[in-house]
Amino acid sequence: MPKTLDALIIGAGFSGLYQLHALRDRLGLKVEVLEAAEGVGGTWYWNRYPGARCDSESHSYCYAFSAELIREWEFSERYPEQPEIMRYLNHVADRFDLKRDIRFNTRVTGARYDAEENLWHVTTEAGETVSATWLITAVGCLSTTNTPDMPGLASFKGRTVHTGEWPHEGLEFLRGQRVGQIGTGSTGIQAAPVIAEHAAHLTVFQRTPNYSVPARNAPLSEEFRRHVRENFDEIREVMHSNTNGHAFRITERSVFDVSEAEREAIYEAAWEKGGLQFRANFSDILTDLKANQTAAEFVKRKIREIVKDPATAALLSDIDHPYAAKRPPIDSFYFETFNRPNVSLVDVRSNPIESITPDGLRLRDGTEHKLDIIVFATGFDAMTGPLLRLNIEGRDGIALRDAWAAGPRSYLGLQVAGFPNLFTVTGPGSPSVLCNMPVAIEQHVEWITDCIAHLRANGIARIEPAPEAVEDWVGQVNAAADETLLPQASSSWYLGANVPGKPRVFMPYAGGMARYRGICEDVAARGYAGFALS
Ligand code: N01
Repeated sequence: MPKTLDALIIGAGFSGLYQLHALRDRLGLKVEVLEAAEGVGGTWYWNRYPGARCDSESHSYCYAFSAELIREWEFSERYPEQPEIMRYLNHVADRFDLKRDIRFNTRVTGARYDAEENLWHVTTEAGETVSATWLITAVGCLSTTNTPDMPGLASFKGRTVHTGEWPHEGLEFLRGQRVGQIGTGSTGIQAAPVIAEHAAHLTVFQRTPNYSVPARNAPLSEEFRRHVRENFDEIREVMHSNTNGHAFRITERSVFDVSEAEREAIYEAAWEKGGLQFRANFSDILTDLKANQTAAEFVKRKIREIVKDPATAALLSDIDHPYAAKRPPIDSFYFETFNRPNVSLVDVRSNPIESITPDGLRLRDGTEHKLDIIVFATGFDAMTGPLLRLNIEGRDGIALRDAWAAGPRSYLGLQVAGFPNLFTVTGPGSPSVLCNMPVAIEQHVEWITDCIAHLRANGIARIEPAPEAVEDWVGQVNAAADETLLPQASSSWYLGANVPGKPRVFMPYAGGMARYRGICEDVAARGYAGFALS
């Protein structure tokens, strides 16, 4: 007899841990979490690559739901490093006694909705079935790695590793090796400086040059930590009232409200300060191409100043998209790394990688690069990948993969028509990756929890979005994106453009977290308007 629960959660990262706590400890439901890894952490469990560090600042990259938790935990640096985030999430799991309801080493391979029983039947790799009324995916947005299917990959005699599946053995295996790194997104930009310190030689293969602003990471002073402890309510208020969930405000001033000299001084100060707030210094950087060009030109000029070899500097700064239209990285000495004698840059936009060979890789013009290790910093099948690989089947056997064949369609990024009682934490169509993730996650978890409480209190067995509500929301997601420069980065994973064959649809909701929160609250207040309840 398969086990039947009130709720089943897939994934034990930031989302799954809080969702378990909320449903079990607030609503008193019978809940279990299934987790593929052998520990908690989600994305941070897998992403142990060199230099892995969050680029949200640590005082905002945490749960805000528990005053005690905020008081008792302190991060040590401005940006938390991967091992410290893992310690934090383990602390949360232990503090709220969550691990007893998490089954580790349990990968979900299928989920099927049975309309007669009104139950989800979830199957695992080990062949087990668990059934539940409510199914909540907490699988993250960037948890399905994307390794390009390059000819000859299997013939490589050395070692290949994807940054999102970095081995637990650390970095020592890089020592003295000739390392090739493919990819210069946020991950590659964090990894290259650290790989360069370990490897005999690092060759970075760059397809799309990228902007980056210094992170300026540093240990947190006792004074700052006290400030956070004593003013967290105010900090939370800032995070909840702005578009991106970070603990800094975006100014209302336009790029063109100031003189050129003032603008230069503002950018210079922001560069010195470092971090993602570089784009918060003007209100129109992401909406007006001319405004954006001022930021773009500033960063390109910085790259050319830092990188000593003019040919390398030219390749790194030959950026084809508006600043921050792709997810803007922040770095610790990325551009400086190209001044090291053991680092070289290869342009694979004009001269693509043709194949992997037993000894390295070959470019289209026949140039061979001999390598011992290839690091794929090639990103993820973002947002939809983690959901589609669960093989979810809704009412009448409809597969999510088919329902989303032309791109994801959801209502508020929370539910999909035809898939009753399935909730997707930070699903496509919600702000998710355009927001500081813990803020987006908490809002979703709390909304889902309140929704389930409401349904139970009113004897409602099923919730599912009306097709017209989905249609309308998809329109709003597209319209919100079109108000920004974000769709103009043609190689962006926001658009699915990094995975060959993936439909090109702008996936996250770009209307801002604060606006989105208001919409969700309004929908709930109107008796879950747009959802069919039965
Ligand atoms: O992945 P990406 P990522 N041949 O997709 C290149 C979050 N994150 O792992 O742009 C050659 O951004 C690809 O080139 P192109 C953050 O949200 C957060 O770096 O497709 N190159 C690109 O350069 C981030 O945005 C943090 O032309 C190929 C790179 O690989 C997201 O994760 C840290 C290729 C992939 O860049 C994803 O970042 C790190 C090919 N066949 C990441 N295929 C923190 O918060 C792909 N590329 C700290």
